[in-house]
Parts: sequence; structure tokens; C-alpha cells
Amino acid sequence: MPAYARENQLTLDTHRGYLYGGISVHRQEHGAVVNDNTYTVTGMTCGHCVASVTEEVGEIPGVHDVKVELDSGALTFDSDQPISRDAVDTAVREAGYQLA
Ligand SMILES: [Cu+2]
Repeated sequence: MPAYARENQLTLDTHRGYLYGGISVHRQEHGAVVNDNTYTVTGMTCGHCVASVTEEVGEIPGVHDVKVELDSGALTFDSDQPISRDAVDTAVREAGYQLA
């Protein structure tokens, strides 16, 4: 296979990976993703707490890629539109915890 053909194949594979890569799809379709929504959650003591918060926050419409750190309480996520602190506060309270 000539080198240029391999490169084309590589480009195609990379493109596919990008297109079907979850968050990347969102970025491409909507183009206005809000990154770095950042909060601190208090009261979490174990992995179940983290899972609960992750689930509740992930149910807020437009929110995706939720990450919660147990040790620091750091909660971060991306969203398709600005998400109010109230919405995050409600979700975190539903999980049984509070925002700092
Ligand atoms: Cu827990």
C-alpha cells in the first residue's frame, strides 16, 4: 500500500473516532458547549456518594461528561447551554449532599 493511501486510511479512522467519540459528537453538532462548569460538593464519603452525585447532575438536561472527585469534592461537567447554580444545587441535594 502506498504511503499516501495509509495516511488517508489513518485520517479516515481518526475522523471516525472523532465523529463517534461521544463528547466530540456533541461539540460538533452543537458547537456551543459550555466547558468547565465547576462546583464543590460537601458531605461525600465514598464511591456511592460520588455515583449518586454523578447520576443526579447528569440528569440535568444538556449536561454531560460529569466528573466528581471524592477527595476534593470537585464537581465538573460540560453542558450544551449555561446551567444555573440552582439547577446544580437541586441535583446535588437530591443526591443527598450540598454545594460548598
Ligand atoms: Cu458514600
